Amino acid sequence: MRTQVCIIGGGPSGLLLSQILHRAGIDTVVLERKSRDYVLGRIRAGVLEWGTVELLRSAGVGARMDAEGFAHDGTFLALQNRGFRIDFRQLTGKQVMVYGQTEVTRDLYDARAAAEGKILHGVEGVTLHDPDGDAPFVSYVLNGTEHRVDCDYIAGCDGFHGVSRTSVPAAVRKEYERTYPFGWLGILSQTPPVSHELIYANHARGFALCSMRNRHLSRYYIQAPLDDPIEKWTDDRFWDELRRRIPDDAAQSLVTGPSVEKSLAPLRSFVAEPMRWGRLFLVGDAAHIVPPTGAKGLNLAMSDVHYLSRALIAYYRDRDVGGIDRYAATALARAWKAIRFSWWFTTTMHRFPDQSEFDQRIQESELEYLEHSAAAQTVLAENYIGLPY
Ligand code: FAS
Ligand code: PHB
Repeated sequence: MRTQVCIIGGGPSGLLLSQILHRAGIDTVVLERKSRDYVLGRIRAGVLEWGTVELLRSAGVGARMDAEGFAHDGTFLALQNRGFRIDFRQLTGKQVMVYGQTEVTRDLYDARAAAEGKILHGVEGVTLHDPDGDAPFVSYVLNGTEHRVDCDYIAGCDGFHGVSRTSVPAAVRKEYERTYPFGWLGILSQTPPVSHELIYANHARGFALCSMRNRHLSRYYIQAPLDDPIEKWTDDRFWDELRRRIPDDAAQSLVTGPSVEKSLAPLRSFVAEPMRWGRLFLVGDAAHIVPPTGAKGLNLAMSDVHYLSRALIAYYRDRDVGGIDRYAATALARAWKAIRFSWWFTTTMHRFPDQSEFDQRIQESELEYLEHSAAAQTVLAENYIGLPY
């Protein structure tokens, strides 16, 4: 088989890249190791930056998001059960959209199917060949038969555990990492959200987040030890711990119910440079990971797709290689600013096991400064709604 761009990974970044290139008349093949249902069964991000909203609309996949998503003007932060609000719209003129990654991915799958896009599921043994040469190709096994895709370019959209990043030689690749000594225990419950906007809570017992998917589906997280078996977290224990950490008024009005999904996710900050090696481009989680505190993971994947799709379209239309040559530096510049914000927000909102009383007072003064300073709130707001592309 031959294509112009071979895309490894059928998550949000691979699907959006395929959709945008298709609309520009560029041929792609998407190789995904899991089934469509498996990909859609993963519960992940919930907040879209406005740049992501506009990108999805321009790619022709924004209709259901506009109909079912919730545009939020602000968010609540809380310190020791007392909350205050940050008004993004008043401070930056922008909003965020609450619309789950699962729905974004579903909309993308539906759009690719409507256009008869080539998405192969259940592929195994994906291997990149000569990504830094002039004639790269990708081999894979499907239903026991080996196949080969010859292509002009390879987009590594295969996430943190994919094969693309490690196809960049170790001697060339530089990795930066910070791991956090706790995880996020998240549940999905068919209950009305406790608040019309999100609540990020700093508490002596640990961090908590109140989010949502729609008026009848809520998403909650609490900071939890990574070595705590998830089986020990009954629904009742989760709800009790959440109540202790969120603002008092929210704790009193919280509607609880059985969890329909429960997962414990580790937190890390990670970047691999370069994001380009010859004719291979790394995109999204294949190149960088952020703790979900700042709601940046999915949104960074989307801005990478924006930069790479624009570069490839310029190449195929005008043989202009400027965007391709600038891709890695441009994507990394935006990624590092989001990684900084996500690290800052994580260190400000979570309780660290080795935290001293001095650290505790610094966190409290940071949040008190945020509560009373428009300048501090503007810095948080412009990073949260998403820095410009
Ligand atoms: P993805 O990991 O989504 O997709 C990669 C795809 O490649 C997958 O479908 C995988 O099956 C496939 N693949 C992997 N290896 C392959 C191979 N060898 N061959 C073929 N296919 C292969 N972000 C937020 O903003 N907010 C959150 O709350 C949030 N919560 C998260 C919770 C968890 C548990 C995780 C893991 C991530 C979370 N994220 C969150 C980040 C997440 O949303 C990612 O940023 C987003 O999925 C990135 O999209 P992709 O880059 O497409 O990678
Ligand atoms: C979510 O709704 O899953 C969510 C929202 C905001 C975050 C992280 C996760 O910062």
